[in-house]
Amino acid sequence: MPEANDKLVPASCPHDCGGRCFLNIHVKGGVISRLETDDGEKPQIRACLRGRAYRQRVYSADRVMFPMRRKGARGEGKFERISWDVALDTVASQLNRVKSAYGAGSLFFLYSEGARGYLHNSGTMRRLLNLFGGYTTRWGGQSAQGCSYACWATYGTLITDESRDGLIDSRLIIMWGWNPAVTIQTPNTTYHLARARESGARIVSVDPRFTETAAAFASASGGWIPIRPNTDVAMMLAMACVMIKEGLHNRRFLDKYTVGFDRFKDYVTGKEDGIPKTPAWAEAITGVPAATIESLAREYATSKPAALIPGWAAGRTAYGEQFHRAAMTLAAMTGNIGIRGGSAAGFGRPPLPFQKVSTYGFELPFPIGKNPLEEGAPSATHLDNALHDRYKVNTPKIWDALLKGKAGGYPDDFKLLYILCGNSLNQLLNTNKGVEALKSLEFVVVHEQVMTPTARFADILLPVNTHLERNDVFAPVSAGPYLFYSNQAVDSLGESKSDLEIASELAPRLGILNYNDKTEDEWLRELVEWGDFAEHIDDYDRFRNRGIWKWPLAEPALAFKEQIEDPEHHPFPTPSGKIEIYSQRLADLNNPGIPPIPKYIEAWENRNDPLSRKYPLQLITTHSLVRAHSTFYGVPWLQELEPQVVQISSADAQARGIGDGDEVRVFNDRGEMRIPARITERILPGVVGINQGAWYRPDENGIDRGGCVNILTRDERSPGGAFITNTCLVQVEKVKNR
Ligand SMILES: Nc1nc2c(c(=O)[nH]1)N[C@H]1C(S)=C(S)[C@@H](COP(=O)(O)OP(=O)(O)OC[C@H]3O[C@@H](n4cnc5c(=O)[nH]c(N)nc54)[C@H](O)[C@@H]3O)O[C@H]1N2
Ligand SMILES: Nc1nc2c(c(=O)[nH]1)N[C@H]1C(S)=C(S)[C@@H](COP(=O)(O)OP(=O)(O)OC[C@H]3O[C@@H](n4cnc5c(=O)[nH]c(N)nc54)[C@H](O)[C@@H]3O)O[C@H]1N2
Ligand SMILES: [Mo]
Repeated sequence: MPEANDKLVPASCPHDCGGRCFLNIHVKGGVISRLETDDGEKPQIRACLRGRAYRQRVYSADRVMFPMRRKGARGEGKFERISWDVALDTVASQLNRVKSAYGAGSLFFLYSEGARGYLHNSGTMRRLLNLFGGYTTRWGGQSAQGCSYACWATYGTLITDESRDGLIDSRLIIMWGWNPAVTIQTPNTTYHLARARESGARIVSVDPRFTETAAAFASASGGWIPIRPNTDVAMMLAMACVMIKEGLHNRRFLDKYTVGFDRFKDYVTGKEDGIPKTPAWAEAITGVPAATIESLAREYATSKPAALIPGWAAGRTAYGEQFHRAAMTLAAMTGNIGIRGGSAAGFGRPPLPFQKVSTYGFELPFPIGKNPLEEGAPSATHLDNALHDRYKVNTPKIWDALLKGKAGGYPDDFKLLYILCGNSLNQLLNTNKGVEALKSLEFVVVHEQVMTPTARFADILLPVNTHLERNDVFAPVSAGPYLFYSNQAVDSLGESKSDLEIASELAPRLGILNYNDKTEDEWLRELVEWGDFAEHIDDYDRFRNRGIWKWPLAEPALAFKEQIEDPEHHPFPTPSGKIEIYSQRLADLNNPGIPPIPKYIEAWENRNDPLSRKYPLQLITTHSLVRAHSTFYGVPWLQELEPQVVQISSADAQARGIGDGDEVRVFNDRGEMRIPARITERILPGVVGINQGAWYRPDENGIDRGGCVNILTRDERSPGGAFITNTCLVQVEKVKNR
């Protein structure tokens, strides 16, 4: 209950998590005193522990309060406070200097998804730099490029799935590298899993780790199927092999809705390459017993309906596109696409109203505009990556591009780096290379809320307010069915400003006079009165006062319903109009790394790689319960809940003389960190796990003491562009006491 002089402010949370939940902020004397969450009508959109700890993030000692200018060497983290005028004049003069000396392409704009409001996001600076003349930037999502590539090739769209309330109809749910109790994909997913289990669904997890979701929901018998990382496709092919051999696949569905199954069948049976993809063949690769593969194949083919739900992590691997293509093929073989309680094994996006806005990057009322340097570039859905490379840099190669420029085959030589809404040094692959890249530039600008490892490398660091210090509208990544109006609760801390305010003040200094002619409230009002928003929300002020707008769904939102019920009038948005198990567009690329049918292609840095003699453990780098990537790092309540550790099996620990809690070195040729070991039976021997997102904190020898996983990862690219966070060999050793 609010106390007498409390003000209650309805808000939400905009960070890069699959959530978006309701927060009720208590404000006393202009200061946030505590936070509550949704207690209203059902479904309640209750915030997780991160949202509820947000007060500690707003008032964190890490907050950047004033504009700062670098004092020592770049990266040393020494700064002096300067005025906004000096800071903005400096940024403007550097932008003008670099553009006139080297051309607009030499400006590299590196933005990420740290703020996902409809108004306050990286689009504010994108608009300004588009008007300024353009820049080079990245292509390929860090989250799920492997999955989106596979969706475009197979289905022609990312709107591929059913809303989670549909899980109640599933008889079998296969969580394939999917851990939604921790890695939030949609608020309330675990509620729907609980309902499915109560109504009798069997729930299985295929994962190198026994996850929290498996612990809560997987069936007691055979519910956890541990698998070696990066080998999932072999198991999926063997499941297909069992179905084909036993005649369990849905021929009617395959004939009517798909193309190319025969080509896939020839590969699976060994007709194409002489190797039948049998369960015994897969057992040797995956470590999963042949009998387990056989029984899961039979169960999946005969439980109707059944939902195979892939997470994105198994696709953030070398050739990760194949994982998603194979999952979709199994969904087609079992006829589980476009039906209630099934799953297309797609991108996780149902056809809810705001999905098309967030998935297709519609021009919202705030006009981001176009980058003039990308004139003629193909849309992101184009499967020929060589075309994207001409205009942009694939995300895993950003550091390499900054270091090598044109000589390395990249579109330009880069001089100025502008970073926004990302902790890129920490979150992109191969942090040590990132350090070199950041040092090599002429100038680095960062807009940040907190003093991240990336912010420490800024020449000019501009302080940004948090969402509780401004107003915005948010939709959950799943697109609802609800929307939030997140109200400003307190004044901006220190001299911090929103990116929109910063860009508005920078614009005239760059000679741009038409950047922004509206207030925050005017932009948000226009947004809510626009398109899909207006269809669902009839009163801006009421929406704003309530902070949340829910509308009931009569039934689960289901992708491909029309395509399945009435294929004559509703083709799939692919060239053939069908689900493309065989893709002619992929065949035309003529690249064995992206074959036209899904194939098992052995990853580099796998257990058979000669490198495994030196670095025998496969590292997976998962998302954390207490952070959204690196956001929320350092919040004391959260840090206490989940210390940063390396999870190692007791077998691997014993072989190395490591005890629980011992400090260990985790290392390979790219880098080294020292963190405590957590010995567990919940991870497959041969595999170690570290949560991504802890801040990089190098000691005087360059050894990371913070536990930043990307000190270890390899900055390689996959043929389909997948961002590769889970293909990495390491060794773990006990630190000797001296
Ligand atoms: N709490 C929280 N929620 C988040 C985020 C966050 O940082 N924190 N981030 C959000 C974002 S941006 C994203 S992209 C998503 C990420 O969502 P995901 O990519 O699905 O999440 P991860 O935690 O990386 O991995 C999910 C599971 O995959 C398993 N796994 C890893 N490698 C393999 C493999 O090779 N094979 C198999 N079978 N399993 C494997 C891991 O053990 C883990 O249990 O989560 C979103 N939700
Ligand atoms: N090894 C490994 N690496 C990974 C992953 C993995 O699983 N393993 N996951 C990858 C994935 S899926 C993702 S999506 C990326 C995420 O990569 P990033 O987006 O770089 O990660 P975040 O830590 O969320 O960084 C967001 C930053 O934006 C800041 N921020 C928040 N709001 C605002 C704002 O309004 N304005 C400005 N200017 N800044 C703001 C936050 O303080 C934070 O520092 O990481 C990727 N990296
Ligand atoms: Mo992500």
